[in-house]
Amino acid sequence: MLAASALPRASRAAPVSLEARTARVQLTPETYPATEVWGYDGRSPGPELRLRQDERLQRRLVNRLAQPTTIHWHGIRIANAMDGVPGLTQQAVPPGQSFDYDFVLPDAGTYWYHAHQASAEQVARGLSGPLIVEEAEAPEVDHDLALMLDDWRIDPATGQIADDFGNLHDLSHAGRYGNLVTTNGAFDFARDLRPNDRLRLRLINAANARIFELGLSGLEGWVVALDGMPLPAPRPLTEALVLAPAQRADLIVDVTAKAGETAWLARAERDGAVGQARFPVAGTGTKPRRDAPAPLPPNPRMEVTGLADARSISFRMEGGAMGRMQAAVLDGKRQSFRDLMQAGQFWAFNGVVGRTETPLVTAARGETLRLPIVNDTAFPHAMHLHGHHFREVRSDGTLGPMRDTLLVMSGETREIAFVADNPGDWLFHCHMLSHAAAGMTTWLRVTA
Ligand SMILES: [Cu+2]
Repeated sequence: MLAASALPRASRAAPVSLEARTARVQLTPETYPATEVWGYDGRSPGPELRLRQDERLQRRLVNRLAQPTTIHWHGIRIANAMDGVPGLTQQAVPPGQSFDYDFVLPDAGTYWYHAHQASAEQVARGLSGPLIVEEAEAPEVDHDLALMLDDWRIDPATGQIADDFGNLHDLSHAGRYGNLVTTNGAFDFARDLRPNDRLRLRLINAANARIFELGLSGLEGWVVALDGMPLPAPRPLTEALVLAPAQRADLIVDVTAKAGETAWLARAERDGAVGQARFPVAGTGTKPRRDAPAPLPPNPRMEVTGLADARSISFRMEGGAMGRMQAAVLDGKRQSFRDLMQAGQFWAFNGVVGRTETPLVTAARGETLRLPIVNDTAFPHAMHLHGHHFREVRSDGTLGPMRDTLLVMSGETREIAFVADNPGDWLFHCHMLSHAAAGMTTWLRVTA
């Protein structure tokens, strides 16, 4: 018998690669030609990466694109060097070269990965995929489905992705909205179900700017996790579920439609609800209706402690079309809004445009920070913090669910708090990617 020690160690083998490259996919109805996208392993969404909690993810990003790229592992409380932010945690990977991502997954839940170099273009072209981290003891369901919702801007004349990534209207208004909404890359996503089936739907908003308002028909559901993190109790889904760019929601859903009927995940549009995912119901249910689901097992480090004497960092979002910003600092120099517009920059945090040499704040490891976020703009913004999850401190003092991305509507002030327990340099930015490119990006440092 061969001794185990004679075998090559698994960790020495070359990691499995994840290739960023162009591919042609049929996003649109077949009356249009296939669309060239930028995908992982020739697909968009990229392959579903599914691992267990506390496992190690190892992937070699191989860049077969014509421009540099990186991968950000959205929502993972990751080691800083693996966070995939060019110029902050690594150098962008040039065409033809590779980078080995290797990190532990501390939290179960629904996450995603996407390009973080020129992301307003690279994500819009398709560079994203689902990252699922399974609990040691997962709830019993008949189907566990990750559904990536995306929004593409297709030129109807060619069926190809519109390449107006520097569109000034997108940069200064609500961001890049598309004209083709997909689920897992299909405009007509469908999955056959049986009566009484129980599903776990892992919804991921991969769009550049679109805010989804989702509802169920022929299905009864509960929200059990947001941005990967379990809720203390499942929340019945009785009103629209709002999913901002980069946000995720895990639902447990039971089929209530009868055989021969169609159940739907639907989204609200201006002129009514439209189908987002279709579930034809057929056959005989093998099971009776189940009881309401139990909560998911909690992840570690979900408490935000030390609020009473936490440092509070003022945080004001300004700028954009129809805003009040007169001037802001760009490249160390105070500039008029008109000059900022000339530079394609429209937004500021605390009067400063874009990422600078100095962080917004330097926190001591383990320090609790509070950030009251003031949205003094005419648009909603989905603020994403890297490397940490936070909780909202509501006006009545109670704490909201643990999230990594918070939607802040125009005119709102929403306070978040978190324990800065992950050392490194972490981006804090709007996930409307045109906004991030046009000024809404800053960062903070957590000392070792
Ligand atoms: Cu924004």
